[in-house]
Amino acid sequence: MKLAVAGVGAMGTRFALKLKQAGNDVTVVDGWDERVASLKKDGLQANLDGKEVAVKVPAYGQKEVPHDLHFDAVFFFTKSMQLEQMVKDMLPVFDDDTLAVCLMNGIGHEQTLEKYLPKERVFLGNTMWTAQMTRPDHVLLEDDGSCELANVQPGEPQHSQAQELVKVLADAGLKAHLLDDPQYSVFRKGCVNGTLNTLCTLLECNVEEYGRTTYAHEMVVNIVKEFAAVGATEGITLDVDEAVNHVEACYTVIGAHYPSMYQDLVKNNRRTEIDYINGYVSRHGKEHGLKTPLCDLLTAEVHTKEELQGAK
Ligand code: NAD
Ligand code: AOT
Repeated sequence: MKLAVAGVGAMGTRFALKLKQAGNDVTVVDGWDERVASLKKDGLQANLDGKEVAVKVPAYGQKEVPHDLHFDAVFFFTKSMQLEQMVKDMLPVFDDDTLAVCLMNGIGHEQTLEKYLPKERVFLGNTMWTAQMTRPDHVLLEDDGSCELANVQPGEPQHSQAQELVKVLADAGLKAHLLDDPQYSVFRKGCVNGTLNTLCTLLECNVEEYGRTTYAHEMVVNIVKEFAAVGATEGITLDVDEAVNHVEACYTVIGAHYPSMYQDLVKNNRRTEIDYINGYVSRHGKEHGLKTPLCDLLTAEVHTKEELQGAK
């Protein structure tokens, strides 16, 4: 398949590398000048499961993508606040049959994509892989993981296209699964990020260290309940016990992982995706007259930490 990965930081690199190694025709696009320069010079460089790899692929800065390129699918892997600009910059290469796939963390990306692209061509889900940029020219890819997606618009040919995308990802070793309900999956992953990303960032610990603390379970349950209450206003019936188990399974499966929000704020002094995670629940809770005191406080605390550190 002819694929583009738009946003090739940590996770975009994992997907671009694996898809290319499986024989797909992969082009990468990024908005960070230093990253683009390294991609053009040395390709995708990573430590993949303990082995150093370097794979050459066509690379473009997001303002210089030639308009005559054609892709079967574009995978978006920016940070949430970069998505809208990336979609706008990629629009010229979207033909009538190009599919848009978003497996990023954060709630509300479907609306961003649908501002520019027809719903029939939007595919949504999430990934449980991990990834970390060690330098502008290098990414660390360890741990086991998976990903899942579905067509946003029900029916054919979207369902078959989702199956085809899942096959391409699965054939590349990315352990992909087809979902019934993409919005459910986005909220369920939101529970993971709204607990572990946010708390590990504020408390400056990894997932396993957080999981061993006395109040871990109580905090996770109460945060997940707020996600479930806001999800319910959007027709999503989150199973709270199952979502809590899903979060707590991470303590062992990816215990050594420092979530991407930690990598952003603690390691790299970058602004975080909090407004698309707990911040989404806090804003939408207010709109529906729901009380979400934990998400309100966590959002304010992460923004306060960003402000105190002068995060960019
Ligand atoms: P990332 O920050 O590594 O990359 C996103 C963009 O930011 C890229 O364009 C990258 O070039 C740029 N960037 C990275 N470091 C930068 C710096 N220091 N200065 C300027 N620009 C920089 O993001 P990611 O971790 O790949 O995340 C992409 C999406 O995947 C997010 O929604 C994230 O939440 C999600 N996700 C990440 C992980 C993970 O383990 N990293 C796991 C699951 C989901
Ligand atoms: C993650 N990590 O989503 C969580 O770092 O943002 C992140 C993230 C659970 C399972 C795998 C990865």
